[in-house]
Amino acid sequence: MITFVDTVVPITAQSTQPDLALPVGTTLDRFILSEQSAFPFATGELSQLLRDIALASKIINREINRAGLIDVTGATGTDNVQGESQQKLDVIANIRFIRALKNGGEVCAIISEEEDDIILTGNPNGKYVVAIDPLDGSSNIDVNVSIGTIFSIYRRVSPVGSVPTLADLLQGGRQQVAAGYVLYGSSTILVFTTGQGVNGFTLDQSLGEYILSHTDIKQPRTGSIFSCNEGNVAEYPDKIQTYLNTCRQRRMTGRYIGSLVADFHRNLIKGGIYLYPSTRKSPGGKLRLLYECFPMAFIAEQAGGKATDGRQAILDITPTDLHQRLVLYVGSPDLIDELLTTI
Ligand code: FBP
Repeated sequence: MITFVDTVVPITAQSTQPDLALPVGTTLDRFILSEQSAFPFATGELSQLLRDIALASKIINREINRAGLIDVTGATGTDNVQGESQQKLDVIANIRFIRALKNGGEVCAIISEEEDDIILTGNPNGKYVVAIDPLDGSSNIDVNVSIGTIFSIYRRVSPVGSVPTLADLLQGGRQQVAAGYVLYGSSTILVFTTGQGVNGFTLDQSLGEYILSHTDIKQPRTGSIFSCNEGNVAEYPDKIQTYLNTCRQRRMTGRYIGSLVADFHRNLIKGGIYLYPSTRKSPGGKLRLLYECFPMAFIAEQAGGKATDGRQAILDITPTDLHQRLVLYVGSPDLIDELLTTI
């Protein structure tokens, strides 16, 4: 006769040993559902869209974690529309997110860093459009340094059922209905806003669930970290060089990972300022407005931070091109104000 070892602790013992069944916390799904009532146009489509992005990010997370074991490191030998050499993981991430957004049915059009033109998803009744940087920090992929995904979501402006247009993608930053990023770092975290504050969800790899870990994130008003590529300093405008000198004189700490998502996240939590000024190579700035600057600016402002190109708030800019580049200064409000008084 086979006997089963009863590993279940008898009920009476459970009351005396509560940590045997600690609650796992609030899952992303449960959070989205509970917040759905606060969403404008809450018909569940935006909720499903956020779930689709979360699912694709879990698959990318798996590929990244196994990168050294499977053939996903290195370049593909092709360049993207930006003239940058495409890494294999750039292409894989691009395919995975586009597939998830197409299959979800909520999205009618996508603009991706890895694609020249608008991607029509074949969902003419989709109410949303998405701008996405499938894999941010490409230069760090092969060296096991934190990388990310950045996304921005809008309601379309063209009639539902019609063929999406350029106008659907070239909306102002304040038209975003949601924006977020996934940081594939020492842990994987999804941070997003729908205009009701900023929350972060850490991926519990054992459950495959995003669990609420950072509630109502507020960026510290100031901080002691400045983040820029010091290798380019000689090319920065004089006033930016002056500002960076004051940062050094104040013994602020220079921290630069070279992945916008990772540098932004650190400064969001600890306080700090990220700067990508104009350089000889990128006189208009390097970072892309639709799928890097707008989403990070929306999150920053929702967390009490600020984002500017030195002349105006990033979110007040009207885009003119799908892959438009921009100068970006983003971070703690007092540090941005100080920068603006200097430049
Ligand atoms: P992609 O990797 O998606 O092209 O993003 C641009 C980026 O890598 C940012 O993540 C990062 O902050 C910046 O460029 C680094 O640029 P540089 O190597 O010139 O400092």
